[in-house]
Amino acid sequence: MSTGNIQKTLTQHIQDQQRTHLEATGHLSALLTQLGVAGKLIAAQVRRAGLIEIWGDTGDTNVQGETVQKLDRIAQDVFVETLTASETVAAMASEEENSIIEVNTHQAGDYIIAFDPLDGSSNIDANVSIGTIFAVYKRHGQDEIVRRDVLRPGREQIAAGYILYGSSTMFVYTAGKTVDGFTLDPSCGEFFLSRPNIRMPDKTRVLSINEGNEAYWPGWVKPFINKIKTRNNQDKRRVTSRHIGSLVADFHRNLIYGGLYLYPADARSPQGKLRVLYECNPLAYMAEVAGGAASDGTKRILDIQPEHLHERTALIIGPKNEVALAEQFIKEHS
Ligand code: AHM
Ligand code: MG
Repeated sequence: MSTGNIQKTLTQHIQDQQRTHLEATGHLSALLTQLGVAGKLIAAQVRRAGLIEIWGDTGDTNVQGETVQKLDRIAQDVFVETLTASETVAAMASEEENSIIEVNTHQAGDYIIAFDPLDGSSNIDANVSIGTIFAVYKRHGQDEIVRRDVLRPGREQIAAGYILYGSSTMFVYTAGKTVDGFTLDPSCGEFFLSRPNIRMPDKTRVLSINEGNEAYWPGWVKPFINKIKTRNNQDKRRVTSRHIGSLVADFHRNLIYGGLYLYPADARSPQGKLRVLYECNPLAYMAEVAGGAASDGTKRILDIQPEHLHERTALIIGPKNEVALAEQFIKEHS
């Protein structure tokens, strides 16, 4: 194989950012690098999805003598173990745990991380794209971890990203300057820079919403999506509808092609369905860095002050002008 054309690796990129951004430290670089390692370990397990089950039911021991675990539990354990061993984080909040996971003092580092180990897990059995989402904060001080270290507005994030287990595995992240995407080459186990400086397109080519929820929607949703659909005319289809049901995969596609994702608060989920800390905040931060926007309908997602670890919110995320249009519809219908 020729080696004349090797692209930048994730590790190299993280180190370059550390050199050029004054606020980046070696500790943050170590954390981001370990997130890449955790992503590779989870990707390897995701590629075995389906096989794990035929080797034994969940909770049983498989033919290899290993306890069979659900994939979302495996992802959770990989993240917690990798990050604890990295000695870069002091506490973690996960979709899979009711309370804050504190790292013992001799292994605790400077950061707080919130994550969804396997978003879209209802799609696993059908081999549909899923992903891990994470948000990184700087710890307030060296004192004991308190709830306000974790329950803080998303605008305080210093890095965020996701690992998408799709037709290829991608690590996409921002440390506040650019959003950059890396694709895993499974033959050598390395993430290579494949999408530098991703920008959210201004135009909405894709509309993503679960239309099965129409019966529960508040008044503004139907007229709003109808308005978007009227952009299609006989000459040209400008907007199409795509909804995977894995937020991380829907967001990634919209970030690449240009699209708007909505999960409004509705009669079934009056607070919204998606979680503030580890689903909405990291993606909202990435959307903003990429030139887009994210709102709960009345305010910026990143300005929500969460009161609970698993707090939910409505989410409208995509091109700036489109998010503003949705907010206008909400105002007109309230
Ligand atoms: P999960 O974290 O348990 O997978 O739930 C969150 C998921 C999102 O990924 C997705 O966009 C949404 O729930 C889909 O919900 P619905 O099936 O109600 O459309
Ligand atoms: Mg999720």
